Amino acid sequence: MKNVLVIGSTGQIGSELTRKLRREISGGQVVAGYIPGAEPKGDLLAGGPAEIADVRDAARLAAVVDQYQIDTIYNLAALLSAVAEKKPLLAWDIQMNGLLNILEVAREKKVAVFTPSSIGSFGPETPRIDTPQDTIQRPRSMYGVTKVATELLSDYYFHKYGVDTRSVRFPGLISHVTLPGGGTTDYAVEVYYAAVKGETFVCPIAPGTYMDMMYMPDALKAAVEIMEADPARLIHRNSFNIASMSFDPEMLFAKIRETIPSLQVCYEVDPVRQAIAESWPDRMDDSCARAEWDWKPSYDLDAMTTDMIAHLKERFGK
Ligand code: AKB
Repeated sequence: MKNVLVIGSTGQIGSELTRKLRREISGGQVVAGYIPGAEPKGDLLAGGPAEIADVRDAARLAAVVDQYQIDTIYNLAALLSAVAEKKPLLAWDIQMNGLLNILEVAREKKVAVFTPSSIGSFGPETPRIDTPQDTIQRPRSMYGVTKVATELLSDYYFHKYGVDTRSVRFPGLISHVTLPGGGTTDYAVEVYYAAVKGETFVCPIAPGTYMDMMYMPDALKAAVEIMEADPARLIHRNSFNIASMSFDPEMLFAKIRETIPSLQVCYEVDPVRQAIAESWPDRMDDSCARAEWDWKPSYDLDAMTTDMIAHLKERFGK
């Protein structure tokens, strides 16, 4: 990786991935791609080039790739699961037509592409415990449908045209930097903010609902390491299970209360998010990622909670 375009650079993953790549890549450029209305600001704007890069505008993508001699695209443009249920056609347009534009540009210009998949690519018939790498994927949400199709289309471009596509299935991602928007796992981020601010947290997910989760530094590490992995070792490409922790709301709240005993919680279960959550794995088996590119997470629930609370206390002066 030398010259990288991050599409969706101001989103939950993109805002941190762009900064990390700029710190770590020397002798190249990391372009912060954005859509009007979601412009980079502050150090994200000052730290390197920024260009409009709407996945639905293929000509514009090709021009940015040419201008900066891009060799790798991180395609992070997506509507998350709950919002995609409200806007399924828009989700399809961004996730599928957008991906096709990127893959076509990548084919013509020999660019590697990372497009994340998700625990959302699984469905109610998938084994929930130790979900295998290769298993049943029949999701019932539009988000899930686009994620399975993303995996298939990315593999298609690799096998048919040799485009270097690689990907991981992200669990719910937890970070203190940029809030997610419209996901099923967002509760696991929002409760930390409520705890530190001393607000009552209204939980949209029912107790006993387990999902895979991951702290953002591990997710970013995975996104970089998979693109740098030795291709000769990769049996899989799109997309690898990666895992680090699994919990239900009660387990998370108990862990936060070890540091902030005053955390107040009530439940108002959102039927859309709850139905999606119940169709996702409790815990994925990530042994293929460990075997094929040495994936190993650094954070468990304990370490993540300590770090999240410390950062948020500093941010909010608590
Ligand atoms: C969501 O909840 O939609 C995302 C995901 C797990 O892909 N965070």
